[in-house]
Amino acid sequence: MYRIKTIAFLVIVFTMILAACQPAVPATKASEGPIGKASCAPNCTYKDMTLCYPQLGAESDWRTANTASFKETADQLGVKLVFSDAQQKQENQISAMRSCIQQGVSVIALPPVVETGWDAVLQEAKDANIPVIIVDRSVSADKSMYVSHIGSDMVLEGKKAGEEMNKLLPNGGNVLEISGTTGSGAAVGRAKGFRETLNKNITILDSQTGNFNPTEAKPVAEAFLKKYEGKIDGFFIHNDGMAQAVVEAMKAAGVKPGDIKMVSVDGTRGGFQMMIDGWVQADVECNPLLGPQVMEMALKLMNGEKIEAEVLTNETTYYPDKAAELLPTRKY
Ligand code: GYE
Repeated sequence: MYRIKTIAFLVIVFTMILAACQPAVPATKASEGPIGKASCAPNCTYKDMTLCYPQLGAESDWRTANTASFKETADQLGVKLVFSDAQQKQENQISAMRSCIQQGVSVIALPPVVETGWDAVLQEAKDANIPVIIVDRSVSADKSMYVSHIGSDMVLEGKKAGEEMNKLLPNGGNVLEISGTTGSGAAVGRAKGFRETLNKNITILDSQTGNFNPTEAKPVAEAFLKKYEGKIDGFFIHNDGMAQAVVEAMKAAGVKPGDIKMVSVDGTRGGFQMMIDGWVQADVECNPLLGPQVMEMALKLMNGEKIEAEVLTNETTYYPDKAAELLPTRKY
């Protein structure tokens, strides 16, 4: 017994000595000088700019419009765009960012697929003196890790959706939610805002992710309609593409337009068509056309000009009454 205790003691002491001898973790290098001032400053033009846009995927019409906005704006302004599609995988976005850092791009605009896990690569960009603008969804990283965020207030969008549901179900009822990508700023914010606003007499029976993707949302909708048959008063769907999948599932289940109230988000042409056809009663706008704003800010960064730390997009809510009139004017 005595010998075992002595050996255990020696092992602990030895481990402590070893740990003490480990080299200290190198302190993260602070970036030198103001982030993003290019050598052409203060006279940089769009032609001097190489903008990295590691797009997160192509999961929705919103995303397609967002990609088009960046490509078209870059073409018009003469900006060199380094574009990639991460297929909704964070590791792909991170490696695309690393390759942009290596190429020495002027600015990185990052639409993060999820909120967490960006610290290391944001630090690498900072060390390389490449400013990062967070676009569309948010990140949980400290604000000192990036220069600005341009995008929507996702919590506000969820609140607006909650208010619409309250109006649609004045006597209360049961609702189901199909949310966006788990851990994404858009899904987290919309779910939060919705819950904060929903009247007490409305119960969320269930909530599942559809990953912002109609193909993934369809079986979720089918399972919901089966499991909660006769009990569903409303659907809150985190984007129009998934709402279109819900409509298909409702049609197959014999549900008629308006039987189950539906609130969706984005305001795409598909969303407008669903309002015209009576399936969606309110569509909370989320604007994907962010290319011009992002490039304008990127140019300011290159020239060492001051920029806003947060630029929130002004958005409205659309209803069926104006849907037919507005549909031809929609750009996405
Ligand atoms: O609502 C959805 C897209 O992040 C705001 O992502 C964006 C969301 C948008 O797939 O359609």
